[in-house]
Amino acid sequence: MKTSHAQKNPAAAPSARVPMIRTVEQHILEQQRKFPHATGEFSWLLSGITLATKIIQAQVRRAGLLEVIGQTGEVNVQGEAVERLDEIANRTIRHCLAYRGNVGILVSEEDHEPHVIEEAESGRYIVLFDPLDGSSNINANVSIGTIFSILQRNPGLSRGEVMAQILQPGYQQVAAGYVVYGSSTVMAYTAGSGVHMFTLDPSIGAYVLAQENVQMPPSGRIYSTNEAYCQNFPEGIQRYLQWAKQQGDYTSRYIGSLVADFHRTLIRGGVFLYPGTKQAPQGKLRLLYEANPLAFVAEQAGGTATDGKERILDKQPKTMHQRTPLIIGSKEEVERVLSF
Ligand code: FBP
Repeated sequence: MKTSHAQKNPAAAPSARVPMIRTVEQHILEQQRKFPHATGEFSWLLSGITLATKIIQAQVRRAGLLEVIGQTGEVNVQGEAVERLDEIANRTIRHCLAYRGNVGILVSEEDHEPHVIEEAESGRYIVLFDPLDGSSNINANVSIGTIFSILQRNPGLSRGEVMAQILQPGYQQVAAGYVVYGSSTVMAYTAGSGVHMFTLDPSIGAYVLAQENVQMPPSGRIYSTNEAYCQNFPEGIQRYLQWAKQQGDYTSRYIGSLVADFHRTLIRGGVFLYPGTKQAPQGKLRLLYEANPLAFVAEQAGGTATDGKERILDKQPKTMHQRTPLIIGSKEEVERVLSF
C-alpha cells in the first residue's frame, strides 16, 4: 500500500497546516520596511495601542458582569457625565503608552490638560485619543470604540511649547485609526499608505489582518445623522436630507456612536453628517480626537471629510478641545451634500 505524502509528513496534512495569519504588529513592520529610515519605534508605539484596546475590549465584553457599567459621578472637560468604562479606557491607554519611551505627549478627550511624559527617551510622538467614543451607549450594549491620532513632535518648537506641538493641522498626522467594540472587535488604521483592517481573534488574542487597502465605495445611498436636530441644521443640509428622502432609494442609518457610524460608512459608503446647529454652530464632535483621525482614514480610503466649508485635515486647530461640524463619507455623496 502506497504511503501518502500526508502519512510521510503529518505536518503537511491539511488539518495540521497552521493558517498563515498576519497580525497587525507584523503588518506594521512590513509597512515600515517600505520606509528606509524606519526605526521600529512606530510599530512599538502602535503595539501599545493594540495592547490597550485588547484590555479595554475585555472590559467592554464583560461590562454587564463587572462593576463597570454606570457613571463615576464626575463631569469631564466636555461637560459630559463620565462613564466608569470611559475612565478605565482612559487610564488603560495612558498606562500602555506612557512607558513606551517614544511618546512625549498624551492628549485625551477626557482630560483637561495634556500629559507630558518627561521621562520619555525620544518622546518623538504625540498621541491624541478618544478613549471610548459613543460611551453614552454603553449600558444599551451598542457598539462603542476608541479613536487615535498620532503626530510627530515638531523639532522646530521647544519641548516647552506643548500646546503648539499639539495644535498641528490634521494633514500632519503620521497615523490614525480606531477600534470598534462591536459584534467583533475590529481595528482599522492608516500610516499614510492605505487603510488596513484587522479583526481581534479572541482564541489567540491577536489582531489578524482581515483586509488591506480598504476602499470606501465612491457613492452610497445611505445618510447618517441625528435627524431630531434637523430643524436647526444649515439650510443646505436640510435641503439635501429632503432631496434624499424624495429619491425613494435612500436609507437612513444612525447608531449614535461616531466610530460605529463611520465604520459602516467606510465599508458600505454613504455620508455621515454631524453639522453645526443654530445653538451649536461648531457642532459636537472634537476636531483633534474624532474628526482629524477619521478624516485621515476616510481620505486614505478614497473618501472625503469636510466641515461644510473647509477640508477637515486643513483646519488649523486653535484649542485642544475645539469642536467642528463634520460631513464625512463617500466622495460623490459628500460632494452631493455640499451642492445643496
Ligand atoms: P463621545 O462619546 O466620545 O463623547 O462622542 C460623542 C458621540 O457619542 C459620538 O460618538 C456620536 O456620533 C455623537 O456623540 C452622538 O451625539 P447625539 O446624541 O447628539 O446624536
